[in-house]
Amino acid sequence: MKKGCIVAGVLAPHPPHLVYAENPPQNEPRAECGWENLRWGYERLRKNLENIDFDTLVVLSPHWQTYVGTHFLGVERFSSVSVDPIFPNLFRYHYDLTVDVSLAETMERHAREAGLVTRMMRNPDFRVDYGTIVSCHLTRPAWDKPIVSISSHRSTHYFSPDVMLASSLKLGHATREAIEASGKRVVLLASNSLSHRHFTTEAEVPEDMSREHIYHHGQYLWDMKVIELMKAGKTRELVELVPDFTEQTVAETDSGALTWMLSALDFPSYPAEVHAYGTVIGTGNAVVEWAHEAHLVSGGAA
Ligand code: 2X7
Ligand code: FE2
Repeated sequence: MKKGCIVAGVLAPHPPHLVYAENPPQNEPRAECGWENLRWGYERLRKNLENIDFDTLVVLSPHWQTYVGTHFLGVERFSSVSVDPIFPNLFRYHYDLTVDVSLAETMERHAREAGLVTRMMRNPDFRVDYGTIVSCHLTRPAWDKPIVSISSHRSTHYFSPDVMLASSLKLGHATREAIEASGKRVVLLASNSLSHRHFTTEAEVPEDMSREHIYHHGQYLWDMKVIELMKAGKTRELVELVPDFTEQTVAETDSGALTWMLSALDFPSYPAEVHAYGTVIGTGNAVVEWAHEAHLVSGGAA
């Protein structure tokens, strides 16, 4: 069998507001517009992915939170309605998705053999979390590829950001080995926002962009530092900063998603393509692509 590969990695944040603003048929609420900067960034990402042949989207989501180990979706099809618990006014999304169960099982086995506590999620009535759904929808609205969804083992909160760092690095390495063994061509999605200070009073109309900005300059400076490291290909330095970044900005990197992906990509030293940066309810969000296979083929270092 041909060796599998990670064709691209994406920082693919999941504010449901971005789906709401696009008015897809799956989502019940209707919007006038909103968050164009981030949505147009996702459009550019989608255009790039159109030129890449791949089999499966693999996503690690901060909103599938597990306290005993890392879990993997392990049922072929999930269909239900996903309602955002904080924003039911703008996200009531009817999903019907398929899972690449054999790849999920290979990943689970590799992670377990690397010493991580793991579990396959076999409950057909399980409600898939909105982080998984939003990141996958914005990356591939046609839903024509199966997915693998990986839970966020809450080590940051149960233990510490440093424990999360160590286990995410291990999970990333196991993910890469599993993909290579599977023979599949895979796009990885780290489904997390950056700085995470929310606004405290809500506009009457969610898409009122006059309210949409960062609410603390220090949080903005941290986001820019992190993005500069991505652009400069300094991903090992970035990963070392993640525990501090997480503590200082309550960033969604607490989920381990970004660290997992950079470890799976073997710490790219080529520049990432930043498609967009913008805020949603005051949180920092960036859409960033590592065109991994293209850089490996052109002879660049990983
Ligand atoms: O889950 C989220 C998020 N991460 C950022 C912004 C808005 C809503 O939901
Ligand atoms: Fe979130």
